[in-house]
Amino acid sequence: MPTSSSPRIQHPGLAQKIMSAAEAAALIPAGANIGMSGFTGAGYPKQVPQALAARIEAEHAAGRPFQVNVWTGASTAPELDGALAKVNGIHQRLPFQSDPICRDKINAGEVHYLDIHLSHVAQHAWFGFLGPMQVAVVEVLGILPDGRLIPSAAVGNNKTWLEIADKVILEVNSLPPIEMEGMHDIYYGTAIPPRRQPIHLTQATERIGEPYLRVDPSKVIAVVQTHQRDRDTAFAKPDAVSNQIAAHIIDFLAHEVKVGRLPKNMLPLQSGVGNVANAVLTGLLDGPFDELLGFTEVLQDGMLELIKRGKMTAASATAISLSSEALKDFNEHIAFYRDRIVLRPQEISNHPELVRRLGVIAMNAMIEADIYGNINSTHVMGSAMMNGIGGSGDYARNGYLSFFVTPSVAKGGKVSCIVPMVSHVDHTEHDTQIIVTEQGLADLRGLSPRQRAQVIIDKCAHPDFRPLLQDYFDRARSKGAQHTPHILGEALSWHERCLATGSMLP
Ligand code: 0RQ
Repeated sequence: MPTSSSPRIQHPGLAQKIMSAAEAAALIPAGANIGMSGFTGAGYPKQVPQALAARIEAEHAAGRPFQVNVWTGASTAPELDGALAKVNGIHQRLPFQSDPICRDKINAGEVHYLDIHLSHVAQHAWFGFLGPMQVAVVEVLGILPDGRLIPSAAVGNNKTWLEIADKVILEVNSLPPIEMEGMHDIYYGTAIPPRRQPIHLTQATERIGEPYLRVDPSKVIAVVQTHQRDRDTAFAKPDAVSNQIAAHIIDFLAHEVKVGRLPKNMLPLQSGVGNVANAVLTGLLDGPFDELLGFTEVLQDGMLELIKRGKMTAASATAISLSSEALKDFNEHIAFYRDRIVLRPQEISNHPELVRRLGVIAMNAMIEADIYGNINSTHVMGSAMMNGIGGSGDYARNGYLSFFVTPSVAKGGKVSCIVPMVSHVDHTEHDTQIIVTEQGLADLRGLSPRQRAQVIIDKCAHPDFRPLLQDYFDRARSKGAQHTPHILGEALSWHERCLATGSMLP
């Protein structure tokens, strides 16, 4: 029976499908592939996943197996990944997640995790590579009289999930301001090969689609009303290390402008997640650049501040993920931001064709780099998953400039983030151009592997580890093939030592 309707649900047929989260969760079959909304803690369904977790817990208590496969845009929040992982409800998870409980289950071998480039997910689903999708659970901000949907703070893969799912459950969240209507740009021109056509976007914040998501109302089996804010994505204040990294990048960009390799307002900026990425954007507030543009996946506090202060003209993203403080400002000045922010499906925000065409400047954090410039963004000591590759590969390989940043050491100085050989490769030496730590910036453009190694050791390594890296490199150069000199039996010995003693130091 429908419970009371709200002004946000204007389609009479869909208003008839209003029910509780528990009733909606009861419609999800065991073993289902579920496409959930959500991207870096924004726009995820808040009630149905928790109700599903409660149901799974009850089924397990009764001795009945019950798990589902969870596909999203990117990371969500404790109400989704945390709740489902806690009750052992997730069999397979894709494509990016950062929940600590889910991470533990992945690393215990209890969840099958598919770490896919974020731009690839929608097309892999369309190609049929991932199998059929039984249910989509998508948060929206409202339903129009004709059934079109006002997207929420994250578009992610919602367009695709709504298209390919057999059944759809909508969560209509009445908390975010309805004035976000009009901010989104949903492109319906994608097709699969050989019918694929060029995407006609030639400026970062150009609109090429429509403001609403489409859904076939006959597929909608439930509408659940919620009134809850997204996760608080709080940031630590930039510390000395992240400020130094930011300063190196800003100096470098200013130099590139000076020598004419970048226009004065640069090229559209992509910024990864985390405190360092946020510090770089904060550093740009005082940098010598104006009329910046953003072409990124997640719009965080740092970019919002650039827009607010008029340093950035406008930005394109797939999600807005803010701290409480920034969210308050966003909500209070929604009309201002609506004119300056475009939210798109992630297959467009991260599309290699567009990243290459626009000449995006990519800045992403990493776990470790090796002396030749291979990057590990995802694995601790070769085997333990941290979060996932996310969109870093979409931008790194195709950007005009690609930065990878990290403090030079982790774990209180016991772990060097510059190592002889990375313990897992996400971005190869062919994809990386500039590596930055608080120690300095290594510009690898136009350098051979041996030249790269010397620059990375000199500029990026921490002084505690620099002589050890130099010694490794010198000995590797004394015999064997000399294109990418290595001592294979020793290349991963730093990681082995760390696993055995907790430190990479001898
Ligand atoms: O662990 O919290 O347990 O101490 O890794 O490290 O320095 O706080 O850095 O929050 O910026 O995250 C790469 C994980 C960096 C992130 C990564 C440990 C360190 C700490 C976090 P503790 P920091 P950040 C756009 C682009 C991949 C996806 C991506 C990430 C924890 O940026 O997930 O780029 N990137 N997406 O102690 C062992 C090392 C370590 C290490 C750090 N060398 N060895 N542990 N840590 N270096 C967004 C999306 O795609 C959605």
